[in-house]
Amino acid sequence: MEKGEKKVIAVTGTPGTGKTTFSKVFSDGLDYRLIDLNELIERDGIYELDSDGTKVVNSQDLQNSFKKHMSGKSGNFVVDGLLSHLLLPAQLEKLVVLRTKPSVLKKRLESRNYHEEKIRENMEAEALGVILQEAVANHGTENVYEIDTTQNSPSETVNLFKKALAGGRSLKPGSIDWLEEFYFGSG
Ligand code: DAT
Repeated sequence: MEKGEKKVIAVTGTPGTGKTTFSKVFSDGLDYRLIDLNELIERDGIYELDSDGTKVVNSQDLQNSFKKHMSGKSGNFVVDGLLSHLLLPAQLEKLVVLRTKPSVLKKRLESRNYHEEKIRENMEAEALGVILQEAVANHGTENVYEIDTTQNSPSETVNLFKKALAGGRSLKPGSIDWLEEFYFGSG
């Protein structure tokens, strides 16, 4: 690898879809270093708090902060972060969007003691595929991988992604749809 050359895989998804778990399992044993995007946002103070205490980050600030952080670095990186799809296409090679059936997401967020309203908000965002849409709008379909963590274990999820990286294109975005189940209670 040339000096300054880097490969960045970003992992995004609604809270509770398994980003941190996936990033750790993926980088474990591989030559990838973990970057916690939330930590970077916190450290650089590039956020404002909205009325319910949620951090709001301007995408340009995020891109600049990431650029500064990566300057002079080389190697392989996994970026764990709910907002990682807001990075510029030139700042990453692959973008993984993790998805989880809203009813299962609910249980995961309940066990984290999320507020009821916050749980509902996240279930709705997941049902509508908000992050996937933003990811594809910003990065196109070619480098975006959509993976369901509802039933697959973390290591199965990571293996699916490794297989997709190794050969042929699978895990194409647009194959997951929770709307039916979420709004009509079936499926
Ligand atoms: P996030 O970082 O997206 O908020 P997390 O990594 O903290 O999510 O994981 C949320 C929970 O989901 C955690 O208890 C592990 C669980 N989980 C179940 N199946 C998973 C899978 N296939 N991949 C990642 N996490 C999974």
